[in-house]
Amino acid sequence: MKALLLIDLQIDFLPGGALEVKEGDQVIPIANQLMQHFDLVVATKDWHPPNHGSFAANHPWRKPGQVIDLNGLEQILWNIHCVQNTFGAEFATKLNDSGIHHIIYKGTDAEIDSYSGFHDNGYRKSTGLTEFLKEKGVEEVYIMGLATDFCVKFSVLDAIKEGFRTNVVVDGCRGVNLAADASAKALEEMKAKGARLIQSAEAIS
Ligand code: VGL
Ligand code: ZN
Repeated sequence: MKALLLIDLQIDFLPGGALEVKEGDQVIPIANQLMQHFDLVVATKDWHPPNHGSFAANHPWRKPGQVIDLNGLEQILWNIHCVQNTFGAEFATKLNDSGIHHIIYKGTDAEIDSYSGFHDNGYRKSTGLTEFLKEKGVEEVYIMGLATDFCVKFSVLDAIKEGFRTNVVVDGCRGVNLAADASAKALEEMKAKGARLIQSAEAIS
């Protein structure tokens, strides 16, 4: 059994959003197309409470891009984004969300961030994604979404650790690129750790 994992295809990560990813909107048609070829489609949502510790605005004198210690873990500070039940946390308007079978909410604990769809950044809690996929008999996952260098990367590395055959749909991903080559490096790392890098056309052939 194969599953398609759509990472954080939310309004705040699209151009014009609170934490915009350049060309992030260009992956939505690819998600819509791929969905039609999978029996199981799972989407993650970054889903933060307003007091989330990853928001620079919740730390006096701190600015987005700075790194702090958040309860023992290094944390990059971000603009306020994907606040639970707000417009920016909704799926991209053009995403065919009727094709999504299950949604995983992550980053819900104010004390710790969760880039991966599987675990928080400190491996303190599971989101339930591994258990859900294993229960459905999934052995292979195809992962795409936003952003290549954060939530896609950590989801891919966790999928490998959890024992899934893991494919990254490269044309279905875009990165934040705090450094210009961050996405390229992230893809290299995913490949080195065992992910197969493919194009969407290969995922449906
Ligand atoms: C993400 C930064 C903060 C992502 C989420 O979806 O890649 N990046 N929260
Ligand atoms: Zn976030």
